[in-house]
Amino acid sequence: MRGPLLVLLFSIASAGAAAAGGSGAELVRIPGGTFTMGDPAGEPDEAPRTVHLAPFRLMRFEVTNLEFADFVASTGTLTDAERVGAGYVWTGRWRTGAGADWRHPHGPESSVVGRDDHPVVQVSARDAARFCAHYGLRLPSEAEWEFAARGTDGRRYPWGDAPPEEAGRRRANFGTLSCCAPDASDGFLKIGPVGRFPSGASPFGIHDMAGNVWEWTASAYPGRPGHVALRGGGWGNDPYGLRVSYRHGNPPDIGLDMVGFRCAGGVE
Ligand SMILES: [Ca+2]
Ligand SMILES: [Ca+2]
Repeated sequence: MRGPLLVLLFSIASAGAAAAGGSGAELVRIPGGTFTMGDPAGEPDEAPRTVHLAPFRLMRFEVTNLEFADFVASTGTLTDAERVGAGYVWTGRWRTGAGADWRHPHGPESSVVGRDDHPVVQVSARDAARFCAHYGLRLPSEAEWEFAARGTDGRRYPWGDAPPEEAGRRRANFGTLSCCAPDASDGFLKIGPVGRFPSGASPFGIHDMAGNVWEWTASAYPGRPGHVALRGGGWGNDPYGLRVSYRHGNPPDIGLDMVGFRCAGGVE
């Protein structure tokens, strides 16, 4: 009896993983459509424009340390931060952190032990793209990311237009109410587990698009040659930085302790 049962369990597990895109992570189908990307009240580079999108899929949660560890175990990947022996660490400003890498997010004294369900950080855009490609996926475009975060009604945040903190209750893991330091009012000083703010989910049920960690996209950042756009704000941002239209650009080969990612894919 043991043999067939084990085979059956393995088959179920394999089928589930295949449905989830291979990494085990859940992908949500986004219907596509037409929306206005940007925010007239935001930065100049958020100038509103009409965008048409085909249906696609996007991970419900940010890629976690456990998922990234599985990827490293099966591929032997060495991340960019490990290769150069340093990543960037936010201390009120970005500074180079010697020995910071995905296993030591904030430097050699920090660790991901016991943090399997936290989003992986200190992965470059190139590392993130390699992870997604390994599972037959890709990074989302900036337009896909923003559409998945706000839908078609022009909302300011994934949950709507209400501020991320009301009556002391928070809808995301972010920082101080004015720029730009970590804050534990939401229960997490820096990185927190994925999926802890269901009231902050997007219209499509995607979690943590505002806050926790910034997310790499596949899109070039305009005006800065070679830079990649990232979205969503993170644990050190104020409410302005959590807006769905807010943009930032970084070189594609650096890791930072406030930047992770999630993968997208096509629709069969
Ligand atoms: Ca926080
Ligand atoms: Ca996020």
